[in-house]
Amino acid sequence: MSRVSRFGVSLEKELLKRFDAYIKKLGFKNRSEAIRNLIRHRLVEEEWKEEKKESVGIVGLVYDHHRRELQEKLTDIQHEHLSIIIASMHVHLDEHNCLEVIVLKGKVDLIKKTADQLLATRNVKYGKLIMATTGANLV
Ligand code: NI
Repeated sequence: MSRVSRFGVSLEKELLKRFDAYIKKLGFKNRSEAIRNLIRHRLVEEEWKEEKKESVGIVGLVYDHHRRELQEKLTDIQHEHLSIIIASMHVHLDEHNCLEVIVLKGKVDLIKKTADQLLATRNVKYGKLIMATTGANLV
């Protein structure tokens, strides 16, 4: 038996027109693929509302490594949260700027707390948490 179910969707013509333009712009092959993608995105957003749910976050930070004690502070925070930091990558962007990408896996509340600490570190020029997923609950 097929794992795929089909269902009909009624949409206002104008909304469908806009949806088709959106999926064309993003390069989806068809509406089904685009709808699957939207549903998965929404489900991942829901996962992040549950503090004790296991998830994956990706933190990106851009900073000037000449700023006193900044790099040490960021490293300290990562050592404090060893149990959830599963990988990190450091890229030297130019003679001043560095990009650090940190992958966190664990309970949502812990990921958020650690990410907040990293993002709020003084003199970080740019920081962002991508709320990803372990993928375990998605098809
Ligand atoms: Ni660097």
